[in-house]
Amino acid sequence: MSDVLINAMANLEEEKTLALVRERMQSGESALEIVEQCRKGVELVGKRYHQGSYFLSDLVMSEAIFQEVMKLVEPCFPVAADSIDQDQAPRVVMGTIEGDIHDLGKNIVIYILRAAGYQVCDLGVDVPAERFITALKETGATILGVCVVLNFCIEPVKRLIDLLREQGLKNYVHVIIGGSPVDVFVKDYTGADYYCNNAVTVLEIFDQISGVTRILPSHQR
Ligand code: B12
Repeated sequence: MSDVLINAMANLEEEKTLALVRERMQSGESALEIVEQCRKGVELVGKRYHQGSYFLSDLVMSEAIFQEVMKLVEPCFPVAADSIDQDQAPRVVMGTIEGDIHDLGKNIVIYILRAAGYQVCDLGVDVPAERFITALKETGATILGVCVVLNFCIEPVKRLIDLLREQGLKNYVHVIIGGSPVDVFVKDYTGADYYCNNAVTVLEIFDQISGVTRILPSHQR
């Protein structure tokens, strides 16, 4: 059944995708699970682009449809845990690494985190290592989220983490990397502490890092 939504997204069928999302939400499916189905759909868009059957304009179209999906699902993201006091909210610095302008995934993660009570400093896209480091010092954040989508930008992520180590920041900053090419090998290669390449486990990982216990309503589990 989930494949219907994945395929509608992959085929860039905007009306059908949005109708299916509304249907799923009405039937109580988790917002994060719906985002994950749509992410799998645009993964297929990427494959078709790579194979030559889709063009750059189709990548742009997939982003536009995803943005419309987000407008529908955002209000249903998991909300702040009672245990999070806003003054004590975990602080996160987040950005897309230098050379890479993909930010849809990063922005989704930021929506999820903010809805869940995190304070997130968003540095945007194409962010040089030095900018990440300045922001960590300025905000006192102990979690650094780095988005990397292009394979050739994995190297700059490694350089960023090497720089954090050289400057003695790595001991108290947890680094989590995310994006479609990220897996355990990329995590180990770059020296990151955690990785995440889907919508469903993002909050779980951040809560684990920051020691937040969250009891979600059953439809959000
Ligand atoms: C939409 C899209 C675009 C849009 C981006 C719009 C935007 N504002 O982001 C546009 C059209 C601008 C674009 C441009 C390009 N793109 Co593009 N794009 C895509 C596409 C189809 C979808 C990406 C996406 O948004 N996915 C949906 C989100 C929700 O998924 P996600 O990014 O994986 O994020 C999730 C998780 O990974 C995780 N996550 C993401 N970030 C983070 C960060 C943290 C900290 C954490 C914890 C988790 C996390 O949570 C998210 C939610 O689930 C992908 C295909 C793919 N396989 O990803 C190609 C793809 C990434 N693009 C590709 C390419 C080649 C390009 C271009 C170079 C094309 C060109 N010739 O110009 C340019 C890049 C320019 C640049 N310098 O960056 C290739 C990259 C190949 C590679 N791996 O190196 C891909 C894989 C397509 C392909 N198969 O060839 N692209």
